[in-house]
Amino acid sequence: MRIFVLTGAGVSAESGLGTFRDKAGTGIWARFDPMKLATPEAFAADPDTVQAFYNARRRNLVEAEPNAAHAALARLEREFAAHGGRLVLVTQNIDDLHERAGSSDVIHMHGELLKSRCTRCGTVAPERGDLGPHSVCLACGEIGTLRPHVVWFGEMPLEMERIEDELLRADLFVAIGTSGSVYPAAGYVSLARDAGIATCEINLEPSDNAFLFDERRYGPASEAVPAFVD
Ligand code: BV8
Repeated sequence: MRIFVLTGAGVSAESGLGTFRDKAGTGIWARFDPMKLATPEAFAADPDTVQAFYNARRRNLVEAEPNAAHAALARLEREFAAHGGRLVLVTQNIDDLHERAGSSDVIHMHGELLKSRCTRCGTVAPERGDLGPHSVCLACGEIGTLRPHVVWFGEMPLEMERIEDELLRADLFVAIGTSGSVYPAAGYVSLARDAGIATCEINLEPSDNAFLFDERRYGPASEAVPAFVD
């Protein structure tokens, strides 16, 4: 049995990380609008504000802990592997909570907050601190060329070929904690349906494309995901 799981910001919401579309969010989400800041144009126009947005999220993340939803998915991966199955975990999230909960081989299609990328030499390196105009690329020595290694709106998501290949080999497609509002991730449920793959949505409330799912389970991820796994 092969299961393909796609997660979004809702799986990390109970770990204290903001989601994209709940304006009722706390802290950074009140001050920064991700839809205006997660773009290459915003970074070119005002790099300090964009860096501050990601620096604040990086500081938030190092203080955050995985929640029961992350732990349940790591457990499911182990149990599947022990019985000859395979769980492929693709996340839209840029946090490392899946990894910290024990998931291995997580595909981050929108990049990773705890990595930087040099705009001069392209080197991707671990980054837990703040990025800014004084940051130095340890590979090429340039100063001020490091950006967050995340995929902004208008930029190509990562590992798309591998993701679509894994999706089409799955027996079950499960979307967890995503509003289904950003493409190409939001289109994966249609790809699955067209390939005759069973689909399930686990979310706090119906997503934008809830009608496309065969099965729907609602509730906070920290309760709904362990219940699904058990
Ligand atoms: C692309 C990383 C081309 C950065 C993100 C005009 C110009 C250019 C492109 C476009 C355009 N118009 C449209 C597009 C395409 C665009 C797009 O889809 N725009 C939308 C707004 C219409 N997409 C892109 O630009 C993508 N690239 O198109 O390249 C291409 C494409 C295909 C093939 C070739 C070329 C790149 C998009 C990636 C942008 N980067 N993140 C960062 O994190 O700062 S997007 C960001 O928002 C997330 O990564 C995620 O992907 C996306 C959606 O967020 P969700 O994860 O779903 O979170 P959200 O808050 O929306 O929902 C949370 C859900 O959880 C809710 O349903 C809520 O009810 C639920 N929830 C809340 N609490 C809980 C819960 N569930 C359970 N338990 C809880 N406790």
